[in-house]
Amino acid sequence: MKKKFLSLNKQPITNSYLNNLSKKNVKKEYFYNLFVSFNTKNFLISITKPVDPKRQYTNQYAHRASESQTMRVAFNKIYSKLKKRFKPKKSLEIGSNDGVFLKNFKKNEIIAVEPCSNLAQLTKKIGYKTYAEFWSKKLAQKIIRKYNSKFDLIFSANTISHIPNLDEVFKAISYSLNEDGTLVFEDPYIGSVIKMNSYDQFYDEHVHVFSFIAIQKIIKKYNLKIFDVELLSTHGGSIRFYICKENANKKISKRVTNLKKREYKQGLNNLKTYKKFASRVKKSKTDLINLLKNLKRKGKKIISYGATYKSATIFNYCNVNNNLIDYVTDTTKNKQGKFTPGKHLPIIAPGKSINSDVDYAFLGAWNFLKEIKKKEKKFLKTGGKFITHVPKVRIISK
Ligand code: JHZ
Repeated sequence: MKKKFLSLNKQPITNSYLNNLSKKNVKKEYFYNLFVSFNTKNFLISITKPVDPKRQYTNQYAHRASESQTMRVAFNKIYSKLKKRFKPKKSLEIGSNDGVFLKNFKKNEIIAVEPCSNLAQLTKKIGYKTYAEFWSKKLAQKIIRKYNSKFDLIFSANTISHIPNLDEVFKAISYSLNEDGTLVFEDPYIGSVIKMNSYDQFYDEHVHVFSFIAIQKIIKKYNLKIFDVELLSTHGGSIRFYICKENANKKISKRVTNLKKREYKQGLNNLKTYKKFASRVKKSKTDLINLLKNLKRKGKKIISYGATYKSATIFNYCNVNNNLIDYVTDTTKNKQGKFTPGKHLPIIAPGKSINSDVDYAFLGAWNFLKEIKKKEKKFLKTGGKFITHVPKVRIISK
């Protein structure tokens, strides 16, 4: 059923930023083979052999969803939208990270689940009930027993795609929803990955990259159905599902049938589509290496903007190291002073704007291009340029 179509070579755990480059630290770095497969039965795109989640979601988890203005605004917007549409009394968030969504609620309105204990600590500290555990049916039973109540709304952003066992996920959700409750979740969208050639959406944490047609098939088993869906621009193209119990009295939106048609038209049900994508990925790699090498030959200084998890895939797949890129800047305090996984590029705090001796900045956080351009007007004005690989390898000069 699972057909491999893409190999992205040996990859590290993306969250494993190194504190220093001591022999011991470098030696214990964990690598795995990143293969991506298409399931011919349910159309799901997944990493062929996912990494053990215990290696990934530790008490050293680095990503902070609040770091970008774009995401702070997006989470505030979705909160207001859900509140207005569903008027939930009791809500649950799966994967609450640093509380960027949670904080919009009153403390007695929502319960959070976040397996990274350093993150769970952040939201506990400000008074939100947070379970520092992996989402499972067992945990769902424990929470419901304790609060004696199921949920009107379950929300999850950039989390469900991170969980290898989707059967367990939806079994637990189906158990936890009130009869007329709603599950809303969003994750990167495979339709956008194919369109944008954004192969960096594949890394250890993105175990699955969803399509509508895959999720529709998977949730059926658990008496759940999709009643609405939205395509979003966040993270370079995401999909937001609105799901309820099979028997719930909810009108199915036209968007559901439209997207289904569109996905069949795009060939998201067809291995051929993914094989073609895989050859475009190979070309993207050659183009990027050639561009970086040419610029270096001309004596240009190149840095990278945003020590993203996505860029770990690019740097390790394309073998981009310190000979090509001097350093990476990132606003996240607990990434600064560390080194990127696998290729060991130093991460530093950005200044007010990109240093004037920099000629090119590769966009590790290409998904925030608009926000970055706004911040880095001076860099662009004084002749600085960005490099990106989406939708194809190119230079951005204004
Ligand atoms: P960003 C992470 O992936 C991991 P990453 C995770 N698996 C996931 O799914 C997504 O998030 C949602 C920095 N930055 O959001 C901040 C600047 O330095 O693209 C972040 O470290 N300056 C949970 O890492 C990084 O870039 C800026 O101006 O691929 C962005 O990371 C801006 C805007 C960001 O996700």
